[in-house]
Amino acid sequence: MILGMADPRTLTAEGKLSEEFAVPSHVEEVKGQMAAFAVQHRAAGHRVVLITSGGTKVPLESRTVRFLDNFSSGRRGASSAEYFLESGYAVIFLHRHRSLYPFTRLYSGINLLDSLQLESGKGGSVSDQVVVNQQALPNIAKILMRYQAVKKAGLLLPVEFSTLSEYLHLLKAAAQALSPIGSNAMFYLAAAVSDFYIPASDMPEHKIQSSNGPLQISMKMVPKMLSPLVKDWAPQAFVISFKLETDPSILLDRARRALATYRHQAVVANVLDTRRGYVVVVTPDTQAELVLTDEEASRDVEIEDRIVSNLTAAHSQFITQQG
Ligand code: 9Z3
Repeated sequence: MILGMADPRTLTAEGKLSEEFAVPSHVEEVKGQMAAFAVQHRAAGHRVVLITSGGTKVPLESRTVRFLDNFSSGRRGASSAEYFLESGYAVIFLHRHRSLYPFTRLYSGINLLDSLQLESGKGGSVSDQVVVNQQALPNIAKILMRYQAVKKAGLLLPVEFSTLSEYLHLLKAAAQALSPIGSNAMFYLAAAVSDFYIPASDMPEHKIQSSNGPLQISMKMVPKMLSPLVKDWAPQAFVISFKLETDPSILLDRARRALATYRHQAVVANVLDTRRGYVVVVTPDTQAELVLTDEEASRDVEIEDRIVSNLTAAHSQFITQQG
């Protein structure tokens, strides 16, 4: 061990974060914005939810050509943000750059240029005035009204991440920024976060060469941030993590194990293939299955509506119990 450097085997999760993950240059500035947002909205009587959304990116080279990505479209986080806003929460939306975004997600499959038309000018000539083809953008007036009301009231604070390092440092900053509002803060950790990474010291600088033959990589375990978040950074907050599995037979056991390890308030457990229609909200003493019927799914009812109703009610109860 080099003198002055901590032994990575004995470091806490927080110690590993500061030793092994580069701090993004804008973290303090963003932390200040999040703290001001929390205090201002709490003073106005709102609760504040920090939603994480999208997958993290783990570089394999310092000058990154290749990276390991976690699957997540960001739909769960983006649609949940809309339901939290509807329930009167102010929302900090910590999301992966270019993943789905509240309100605009509803038009993500649409080619913008196909939804616009040039207006006819005098005598049938084409003018440079552009009009919207509302049929190409379902419910656009209603959605635009909701989006503009949220924007005007300043109820949505977007913060972006791409890499795992950015995500981890911004999550810590968010937790510390929300700590002053105590139990009025909720953490809704829907982002798909890598369990593995390559420390900067083990990473090749340049693009890995295929001429060197098949690639073998060894990755380290990412420190679990839920532990310091619950214990140290925001100890009074209402904290929800998500558990994603592909094997349904281990899902509930893993969710309960996470609750027992981190001692937070709830785990939303889901299986990749069925996540749009079935989740289980697991707490230390309850287990609620939330299910969409085929008929509900055909009417575009979203399971996030149910998840958010369940959790906002549990949050109210939590605040009352905290006194
Ligand atoms: C989830 O389980 C989310 O529900 C999904 C949402 C990522 C499946 P989409 O963004 O999908 O709507 O496409 N997120 C948590 C995933 C995760 O990485 N959890 C960790 C784990 O399972 C614990 S925090 O070990």
